Amino acid sequence: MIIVNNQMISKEQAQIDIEDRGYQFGDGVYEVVRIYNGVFYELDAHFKRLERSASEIKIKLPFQLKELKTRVEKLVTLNNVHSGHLYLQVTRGAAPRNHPFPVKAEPVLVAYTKEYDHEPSRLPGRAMFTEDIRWLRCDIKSLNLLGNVLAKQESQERGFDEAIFHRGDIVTEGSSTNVFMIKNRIVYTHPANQLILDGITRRKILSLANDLGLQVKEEAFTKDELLSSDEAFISSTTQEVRPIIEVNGHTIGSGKEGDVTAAIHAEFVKSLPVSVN
Ligand code: DCS
Repeated sequence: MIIVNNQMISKEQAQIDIEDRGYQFGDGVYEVVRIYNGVFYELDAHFKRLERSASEIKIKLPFQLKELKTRVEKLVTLNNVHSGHLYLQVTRGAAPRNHPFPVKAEPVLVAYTKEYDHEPSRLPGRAMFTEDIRWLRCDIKSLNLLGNVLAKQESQERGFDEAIFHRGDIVTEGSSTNVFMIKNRIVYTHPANQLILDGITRRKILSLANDLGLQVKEEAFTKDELLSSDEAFISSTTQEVRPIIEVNGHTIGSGKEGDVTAAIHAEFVKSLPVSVN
């Protein structure tokens, strides 16, 4: 089953207008929420970010978050999701194609779940640098993902696991992840401003690192600083905490997952919902 507006229907029954602005303009926002053992991870934080993203592009959410929570929880139960994620998007709605906001359009909500056949890989990965050609509101989780898609595609074609964006010398984030580096046991990541998405996993990691007694600095770092760091990792809802051991062919630190990364990952695993079965 999937959710379309107020309905809970099968995917085959769903109808989306060809003039939905999400389809024609990428005019909408989205979230991806992990489900562990049938339970959402950090759902409230994702909902808050959805509300903020929608408000930044002046979409009024067509539901109360409390009501949405009940419905997505029901969806997970109905679909019997054990380990997977919820994808949720809200577009400005359907109207004859024209750039300005339509007067009459009603926002459209679509939500569906995905069950994983296997857990996403967190094997140490290799990344490449690519110039960050995206717009200057990367803090909004908008459906406009072409810059991210092109970067990820190039990284995949060249045999890398992720593309790491930089604006000039400054490292911003990955094509679908946040980027962290560790130098002298200090954890660094780009500040949560308009140049990056403030990842829910990123925030969790900063808080866990703090709990571990590590020094944390939300400070921008350069490509060279990343290359000469002791450890690096990427984070996201789906990739969790994934070590990066090579960037553009340069080995990072020992070329293996570092101790600080491993400690943060262990703490992250401890924060996951326990089995409800
Ligand atoms: N930066 C970008 C550009 C992202 O797309 C994502 C997540 C993140 C950072 C990490 O944010 P979270 O920790 O909140 O996931 N991208 C989602 C996506 O599009 N698929 O899976 C996760």
